[in-house]
Amino acid sequence: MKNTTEHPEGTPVGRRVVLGLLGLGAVGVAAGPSLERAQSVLAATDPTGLTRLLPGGGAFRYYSVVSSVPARTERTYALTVDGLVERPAGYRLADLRAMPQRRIVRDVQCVTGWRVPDTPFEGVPLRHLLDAAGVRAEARAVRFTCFDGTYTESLTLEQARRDDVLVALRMQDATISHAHGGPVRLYVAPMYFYKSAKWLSGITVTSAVRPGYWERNGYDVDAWVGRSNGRDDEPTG
Ligand SMILES: Nc1nc2c(c(=O)[nH]1)N[C@H]1C(S)=C(S)[C@@H](COP(=O)(O)O)O[C@H]1N2
Ligand SMILES: [Mo]
Repeated sequence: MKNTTEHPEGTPVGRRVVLGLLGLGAVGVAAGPSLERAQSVLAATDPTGLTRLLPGGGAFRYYSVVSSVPARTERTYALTVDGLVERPAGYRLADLRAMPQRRIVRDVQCVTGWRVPDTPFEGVPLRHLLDAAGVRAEARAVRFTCFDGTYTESLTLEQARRDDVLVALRMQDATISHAHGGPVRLYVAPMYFYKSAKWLSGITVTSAVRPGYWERNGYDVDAWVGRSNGRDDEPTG
């Protein structure tokens, strides 16, 4: 499949993105300064990060396939690990924070083309949670579910055990905001950002890969940056 200009990811937030850009224009005119200054003003006043969608790139875009996601807190958040494991488990945020952490700094790359350079993520290597649960011999894959109630993702067991795949608790050296999928999101560093499921609430070990939300809509299940989704000819970096 070759790159297309229209992309289903944009559809659910299209109207809000337009409103965000209109809002930006208004601020730019009112304040009169450079675009950069308008951007920093907005970044300071916009808790969702939605209005940071600016021409020129370098900023995150907010994606959700549902219109709103209820927040989960220290008290209400739980992550379950189940499926083909010896010891199913449920973890609170404090449990996850007490586990070994790893920090990775890479470019974030959405399959639609935007990129955010050198973004730190920090969290528990997924492999640690899989080892703690005791993956059974017949297991081949991992399925991820989210407390937005809709989004799903998947990895092969081999991919899930890579050391650059995290159950992330921090992003950009801060706790992960609600808009970015906090308190816990998956982070799959070597793949397009759609693999990094936000609002992560379930990890289920399975006997085969079950394609995730966007993958059922035509995206590659193996989403290696620069080597999938019709990008195989393009230079990476
Ligand atoms: N639960 C959930 N996770 C998700 C998505 C989503 O819509 N819902 N979108 C994916 C896509 S396509 C991208 S590019 C990133 C966007 O992350 P951000 O909103 O923090 O920029 O989240 C990924 N994870
Ligand atoms: Mo994306």
